[in-house]
Order: sequence, then C-alpha cells, then structure tokens
Amino acid sequence: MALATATTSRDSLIVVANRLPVHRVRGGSVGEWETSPGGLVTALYPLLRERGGWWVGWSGSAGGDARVFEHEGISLRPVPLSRGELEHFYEGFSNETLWPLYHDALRTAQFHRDWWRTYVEINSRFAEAVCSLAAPGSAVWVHDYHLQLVPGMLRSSRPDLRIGFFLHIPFPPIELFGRLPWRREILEGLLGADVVGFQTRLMAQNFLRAARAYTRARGAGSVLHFGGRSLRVLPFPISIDVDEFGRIAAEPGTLARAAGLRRRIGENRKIILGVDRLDYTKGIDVRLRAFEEVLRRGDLTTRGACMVQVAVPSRGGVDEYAAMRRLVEQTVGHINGEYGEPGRVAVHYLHRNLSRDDLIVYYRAADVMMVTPLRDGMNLVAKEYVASRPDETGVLVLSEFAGAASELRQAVGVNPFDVDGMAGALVRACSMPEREQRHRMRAMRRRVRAYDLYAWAESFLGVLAEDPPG
Ligand code: GDG
Repeated sequence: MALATATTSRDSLIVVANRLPVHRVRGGSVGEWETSPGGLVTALYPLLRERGGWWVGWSGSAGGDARVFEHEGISLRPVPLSRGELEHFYEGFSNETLWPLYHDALRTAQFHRDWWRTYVEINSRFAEAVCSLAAPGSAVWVHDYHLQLVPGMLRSSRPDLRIGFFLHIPFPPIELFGRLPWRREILEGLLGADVVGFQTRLMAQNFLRAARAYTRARGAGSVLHFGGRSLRVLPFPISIDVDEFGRIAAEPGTLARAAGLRRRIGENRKIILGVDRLDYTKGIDVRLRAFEEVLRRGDLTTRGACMVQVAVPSRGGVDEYAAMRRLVEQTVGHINGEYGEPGRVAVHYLHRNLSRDDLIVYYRAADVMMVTPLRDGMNLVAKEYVASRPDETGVLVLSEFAGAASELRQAVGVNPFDVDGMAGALVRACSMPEREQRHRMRAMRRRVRAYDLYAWAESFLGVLAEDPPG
C-alpha cells in the first residue's frame, strides 16, 4: 500500500473495471501478459498509456494475488476473485441478473440473494483496492455494470476523490429496472459519483427517472441533488480510435489481403459481414434467418452473395450463451445444407478471435455490414466498419436498438426483430447504387471522425474535472 501511494501523483487517473486490460499468454512462461481485445480495453488503454495512471481489475483467472505490476507503461492492480466468487459475482449477478435485465429482459433475469451478497462484497473489495492507491483528490473512473456500488462506497470512505462512472451497456426503462429487488441500493451506489455517464440521452433519462422514483434524489435536467451534494448525469457516446482504423484500412497489405479474400470467396459475390461476441443480445440468429429468407425467396442467390459471420467466443460458462451458440451453429448448418453447393458456401462461420488487422481485412472486403443487435449500449463494430472504409463505399445495416443508431443516421436502419424487414434491407443494401453508398458513408465518416475515442474520454474527464454543479 505504501509503495502504491508513493508512486501515485495527485492528478493521476485510476480506472476501475471488472477486467484488467491484459490476459496471461496461453502456453507462455509465468508472468507473460498480453493486451486483451474488447470494447472497453480498445477505448481506454491508449488513453492511460498517454496519461499515466492505474488500472484496477480482475486478472481473468480464479485466485491469484493482489500484487501490482506494470504492463506497457501502465500500473495494474489485480483484484483476486475465487472460483466461487466468480460464479456468484460475475456469471451470476453480473451476467445472469444485470445483463439480461439491462438489455430489455431479452432473457429472464435471475434474482438470487446470495449472488447479491457476493456482488456487494466484491464491489467493496474493488473500492478498498482503489482507496489503498488513490492519492488525495485523485480522479477515479469506474466502469460498467459489474461495479455499480463502487462510487457510493468510495464516496463514504474517500470524499476527497473525484468519482466518475460510465455504463457501457443500456440503462433500462424504469418498468424493467423496477423489477430489481436491490434497485435502491444500485441507484444509491451510482449516485455516489460526481458524473454518471451513459451511451445515449435516452439511457441517461431512464436513470434520472429511476433515481427520482426510487431514491431521495431530486433535480431537473441533467443535475441531481442527493445526500447534500449535486451530480451530473449525461450522455457520452463511446467511440473508437478512428485514425488507427483508417490507417490500417488504407495500408497496401490490408488492401491486398482484402482482395485475396474476395478472390477466394468469389469476385462477383456480395460479401455480407457480421462481427459480434457470441451473445444473445447481438441478434446473430435473427440476422441469419433474414439471410435465409432472402435466399428462399430467390432475391439473392449464393452465386451472387454470401455471408461471413465472425462470432467471438464469449461467456461459455453461462447456459444461455451455450444455447445461443448451438442455435447459431445449427442455423448456419441448416442454411448451408439447403443453399450451399460444393465450392460455394452460403455462410462462412468463424467461431474464434481474430487479430485487429484481420478484422480490418474483413471490414475492407465486406460490401454490406450487418450490425443488428436486439439491444446494445453502443456497438463499436458499426463505427469500426465506417472508419475502415476510406473509399467511402460499403453499406451499414444498423439496428435501431443499438446506441450507435442515434449517431449513424445514414445507415440503413432496421428493426432487428423483424425478419422480413431485415431481408428487405439486405436486398436493398446489396443493390444500393455506389452514389448513394458514398453519400451515406461520407456523412457517417464525418460524424465518426468528429467525435472519436479521444474526444469521448476527454469530454468525460473534462466534465469530471469541473466543479460540482450548484
Ligand atoms: C460493450 C457493450 C459497447 C470483436 N471481435 C474481435 C474483436 N472485437 C472487438 C471489436 C470491438 C469490440 O470487440 C466489441 O465491442 P462492441 O461494442 O461491439 O460490443 P461489447 O463487447 O458487447 O461491448 C457495447 C461497448 O461495451 C463499449 O462501450 O459499445 O454496447 O455491450 O471493438 O472490434 N477484436 C479483435 N478480434 C476479434 O475477433 N481483436
């Protein structure tokens, strides 16, 4: 503790998230770490490296110790979690209670009091870790649904800290949030922050309504008064490192590999791409059914089009995820069985992690990008596709229930529950004249460039540095 405090400067930043931004290299020697893929890491790692500071989070495997270490210029403080704690806190309360409830109750949320007790315990372990590092007056930025009690806990033990909280997933409407037996505790946890950020205005409004309904918080507009203090509740739509995607997308090597991919798939076939974590919120199954519908009607044939679905393995320990994987794989098999021919597959399915460079090769090769979650906080894949299209062609088909839809208005919007509607959108996307593609893509690229990852982080931290509202 003494060592940590001594190395922390007064204005440094402490990021607190469920996971550390690194994982152990498989098969590597003990102590070898690698930067992890994923939305939050993509967003914050470059920023912290630039600014210097701490990242507090779980290491990714059960057990372990709390010894701090450095990785690529960032000080990391692991929070150890036992196997049993992971089952209750991570798989249980975070991913079987909060995740489905916050995503429009797409699956039934499980409410278990012993999961909740572990959630409280682990949140307090994270808060203690922060307290042991934080110099007086430090800025602390807490992330996501796993850690919603941390701001309140920090507020009561360390009122000197500037505390920010950002929710990466949707905050649900009060009709759904109100089901949570611990709704008041969660809200009061969040109200401990100076700034509470959400992906969209609507999600911020959902929170404001719930806070006024279930706690003593009062206030109008984006300011709430609670416990003798005031806090700000605002939208901060997260983004990506736009220049980095643009740069890799324009490299000759990327272009050559994209051309090679197109040749292998068939020069004259439209490539329809999906890239998602294998999660039931992402709408992969309905999207596949829409593609099947298009083939069934004969609006497209496998001679003229094929789909590439990259499904990144995710939360395999939770039953609903294993079931979704089976459904997706069954559907892919069914479509290929019905419509594929030797040498001409209808759906190419990749269940694996790709490197970022490989991902950008796919973005560059794809004529149509299908981003059709049933509910999503933002969806960075949509923005990555736009950033990876320097020639301004390509069509983005985007769910109206993704946070990204409020910014990327020139996408082809779809209701991701509507198979026929999505089939229609897919046909339209595959036959969209190049002029219209450019018109839409240019406008989306302008938006994505104007507010990138750095602007997102700067605007959040800028508001966090302001004096509290009156
Ligand atoms: C949560 C919210 C919100 C995907 N496959 C590979 C790979 N990825 C990268 C993508 C993208 C990220 O993972 C996925 O981000 P999303 O935004 O699509 O989705 P979630 O993981 O659900 O993230 C979401 C986000 O937090 C940020 O706030 O937008 O709404 O649910 O960056 O490129 N990266 C690599 N290989 C892959 O195979 N390297």
